[in-house]
Amino acid sequence: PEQRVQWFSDARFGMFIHWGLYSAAEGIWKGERLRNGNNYAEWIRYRNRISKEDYGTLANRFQWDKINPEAWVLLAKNAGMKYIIITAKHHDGVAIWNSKASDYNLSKLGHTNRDVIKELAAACKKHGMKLGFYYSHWLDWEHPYGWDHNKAITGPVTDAQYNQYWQEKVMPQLRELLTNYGDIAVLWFDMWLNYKNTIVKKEQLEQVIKLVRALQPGCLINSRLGLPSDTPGIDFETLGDNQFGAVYKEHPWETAGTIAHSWGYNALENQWKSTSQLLQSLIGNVSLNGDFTLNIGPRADGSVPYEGINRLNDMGKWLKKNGES
Ligand code: FUL
Repeated sequence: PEQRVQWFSDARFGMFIHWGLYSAAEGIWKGERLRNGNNYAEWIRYRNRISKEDYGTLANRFQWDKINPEAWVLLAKNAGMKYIIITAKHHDGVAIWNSKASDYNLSKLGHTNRDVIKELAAACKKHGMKLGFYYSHWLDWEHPYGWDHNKAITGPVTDAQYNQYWQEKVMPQLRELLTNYGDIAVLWFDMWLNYKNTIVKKEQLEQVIKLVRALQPGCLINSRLGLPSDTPGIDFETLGDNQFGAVYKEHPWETAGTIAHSWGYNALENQWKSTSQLLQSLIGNVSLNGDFTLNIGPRADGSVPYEGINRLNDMGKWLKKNGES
């Protein structure tokens, strides 16, 4: 395992990309802004209680003639980032690739034969960038037996039903992601509490680890799978959102952080962090043996807000000047 994770410790700096149907909502639904809560634009379906049908219509707003995943890779490279992790499926349950296991995917909903994950994988290969996938395993607001931790939009679900969701959506989709897109560097899971405190079973999580190891032995798994970071099979620790390190840790760890407040694109975003603050976060983590996975939220036409581009370019300049390639 230590060998498997070495590249991640060497990399130190990576790009997170939050991009999905929510990007097209831009943090506004029918003239109403995002309702209060965590104020994350990628949570709009849940916060604003949007029906599944209405939410699906956001797929019509994607501008396929403009979307160019290679531009994301070049932006990351220029910033000095060594890996990219993209939201293959966020909590809304939408697969952004052409998934065979679920029709609830961006290609089908958007009536296009484009597959963004395929294009991004090709671009990453071309430019020597490692690629990983964020996959929301625990929460899924679309599947009838998926989970919504406050049961605000999905009803109550039994253990047997939840297992049905797991076996017919989670496992087949992970298999697709690990089979059809070449080498996958990371599977980034997202459950911010121990499995014991929610519906997920330990066996289900172990099933995931087994699948990953069988299909891609080199692929890393983060601690938000829901198991403690010292569990065999967990390769690195992910701290809480925007939580930075305070002490040196022997084991590999990271902060996943935002460049503003929201992860998904929000047209009303007004909390951009400064470049020097972002650089301090990076340097601080590196000094404590950690990584920084810094997020951008492109729009539904694939474009990245200039505030984000500027900051990433400035970070890249600083890194170049200070001896990093
Ligand atoms: C959180 C999620 O709820 C956010 O939407 C975001 O994806 C962040 C990286 O993880 O737990």
